[in-house]
Amino acid sequence: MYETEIENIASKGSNEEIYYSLLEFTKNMMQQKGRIEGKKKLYYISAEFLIGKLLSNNLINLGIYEQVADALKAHGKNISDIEEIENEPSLGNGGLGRLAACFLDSIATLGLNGDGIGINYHLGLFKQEFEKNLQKEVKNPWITDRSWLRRTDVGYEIIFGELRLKSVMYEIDVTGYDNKCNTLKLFDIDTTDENIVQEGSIWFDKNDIRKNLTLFLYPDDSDYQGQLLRIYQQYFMVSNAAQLIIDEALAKGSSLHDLYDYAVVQINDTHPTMVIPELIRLLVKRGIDMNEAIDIVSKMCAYTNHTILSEALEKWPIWYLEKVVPQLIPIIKMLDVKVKERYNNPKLAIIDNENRVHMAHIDIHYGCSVNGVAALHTDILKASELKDFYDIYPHKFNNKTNGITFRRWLLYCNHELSDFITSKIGDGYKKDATQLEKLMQFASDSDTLNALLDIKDKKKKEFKDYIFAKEGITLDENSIFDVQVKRLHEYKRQQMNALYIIYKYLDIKAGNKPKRPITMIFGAKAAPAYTIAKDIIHLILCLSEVIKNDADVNPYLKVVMLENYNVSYAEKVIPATDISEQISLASKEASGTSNMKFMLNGAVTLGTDDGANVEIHEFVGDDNIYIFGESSNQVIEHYAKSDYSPEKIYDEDKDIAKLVDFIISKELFAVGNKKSLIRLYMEIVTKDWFMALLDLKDYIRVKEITLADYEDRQKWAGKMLVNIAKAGFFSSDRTIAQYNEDIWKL
Ligand code: 26Q
Repeated sequence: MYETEIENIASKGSNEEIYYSLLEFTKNMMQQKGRIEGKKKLYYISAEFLIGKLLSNNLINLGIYEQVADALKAHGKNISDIEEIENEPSLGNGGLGRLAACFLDSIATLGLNGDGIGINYHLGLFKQEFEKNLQKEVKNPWITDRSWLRRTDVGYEIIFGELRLKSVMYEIDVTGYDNKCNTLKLFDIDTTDENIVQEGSIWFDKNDIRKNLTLFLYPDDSDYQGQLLRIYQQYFMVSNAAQLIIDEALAKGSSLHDLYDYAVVQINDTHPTMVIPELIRLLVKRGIDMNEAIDIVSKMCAYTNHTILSEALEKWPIWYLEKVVPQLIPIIKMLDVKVKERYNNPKLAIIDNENRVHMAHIDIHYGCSVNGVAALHTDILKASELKDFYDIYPHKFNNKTNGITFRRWLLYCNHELSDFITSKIGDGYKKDATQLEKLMQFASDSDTLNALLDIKDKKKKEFKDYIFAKEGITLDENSIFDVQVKRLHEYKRQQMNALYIIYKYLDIKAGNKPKRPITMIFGAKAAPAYTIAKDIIHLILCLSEVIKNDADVNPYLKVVMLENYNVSYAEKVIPATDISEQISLASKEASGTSNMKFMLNGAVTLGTDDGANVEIHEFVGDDNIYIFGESSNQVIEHYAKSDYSPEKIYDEDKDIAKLVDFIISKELFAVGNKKSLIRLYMEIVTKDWFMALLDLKDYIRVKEITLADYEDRQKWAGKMLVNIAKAGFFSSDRTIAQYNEDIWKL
């Protein structure tokens, strides 16, 4: 029935005209689809929603992607060129934000009544540029006159002490796969002024909240004003959320005494924690007794923890909160007093003896659920990080291993693979991902294995063309694509991968030529104030240049750092990947989700037994994953005993010292910044907080085995097949079904 309309659109002149017509057409279709409804609603509150471009995703979920692509083709147009017109919103830092976006897709797909609530950052996260082998941050506007955003009449008064602001709610429809719609609600203020940000930078005056409140997503909060601004944003988000929740429940007939029958709130990390005292405040204001208000709110809020790095667990000095949200202080103090009356354990306190407010502690005492994001992560929370809480509230703790939406991360980004899977096992797996397991019957079928290799080759060629058009970089599609893409953080150990590259470089220089060229691909943004992370990016870019200019080595080794890695880049590089690098220091990566995307696209993991790698390992078995390094228990013991010394390793192991020394070699100084390279060298030799040197030798050993195994193409294809077949568990549809069954009960 849409044939004529689609045909009309496809016959338009420019790509731009086609894109904007498709945008309007798709928005209308989603409006017509209707809303998912129900008495009780989930509010998934998150400071980040890394949604990526939406056109193709929405067309797929509406079931008309093929039709549109074919109509365009008939007019000599390619849908991927049309997509280029769409700006990618960068409303997230990485894993946590992308997870929230996958969850919205699955919530709608399962027909659950649930909306996302967040902030409409005008400039999102910064855009990354490389200049002189260094990261430079520039502003990244994404909102245009016509976009997926729909302005609504809904808005609230938000009170920051003396300052009162009027919010406005925008909506983006979220269509389920073959299902109706929910919405992502993003709050904003009309006075935000993008022009206060300097061109070509991210600098601006942090004092004027009216103008800067919804400008940026903060990648870090290293200065005092940045921290205050982050609290302004958090309260802005949750005060809007709390008012909306109460309004919507009242409209459906709630007496507010039964608010928990109308609403459940999932708190995505501690960033939205102030929703708890804010809801209590609003209920009391409407005449509900304080104790009852606490009880109501405690029944309806659930908290997800995404990290065990203590520096990332939010603790704000109470006077920050006094300055920004004075109206919450009496409530937070009272919540703290109640805890102290009940438990004589300072580790459980909300306000510690340095007068800092521990946000996670509010969530755990005054919420009904605490979950980690992978089995190992939840076990560590129970056994160590949050042990004192687990002892008093064992019933609140539960695990929800992360997942990814297969619509975006298979059907869209790799339709060659998904079509092939359909040809083998039918398309039941699109709605029930566990059916991928049926592929196991072809585990030793050579036609199937060859087809998988062919698809991988095709995606590598496609990526080669893409990166050439985008960045002018040439790749050899016959080389092994070894990929590490994720935020730059020392615990993720991109520096260890860089030390492997140095090993390989020196080994080739010594005459040991690899059987097949290797392409090492990185993509990562570093927080602007995270100096060592930026030094690591610098090292990788310098290595890339040294190797490129060395005729002895460049036929065999190439290092590429993708500029401004984002969701769109991920969609291109993941299907093209042979080896998926998941090399975090065991115990530190809560879950990881790119590991799942790679696996689903037939890459083989090289990683530590950390986060969800542990579960991937269990599913695929020892033969289909490459695991190295010390276990999480061993690592935790090193921390407990403080017995890890990088100096000792450096002094005693000449092989390792040689690799580390190369960071300050004349070769690298010739292309790099001496100060940065020396700082990184010193950091690794004297601190190495995330123990890169501990696992380096084992990493090199296992990586060499992985590269050698790649040469038995049939055997390697068998590993690819097992990874794809066993990926079903990692569908976010499964994760969301579990959240609903155990926590939300919609
Ligand atoms: C906190 C305070 C002040 C400023 C910034 C922050 C902040 C911002 C972002 C703290 C943490 C984040 C993001 C964390 C994150 O992305 N964690 C990842 O979450 C994924 C989804 O659960 C996991 O798969 C990853 O293992 C985890 O690192």
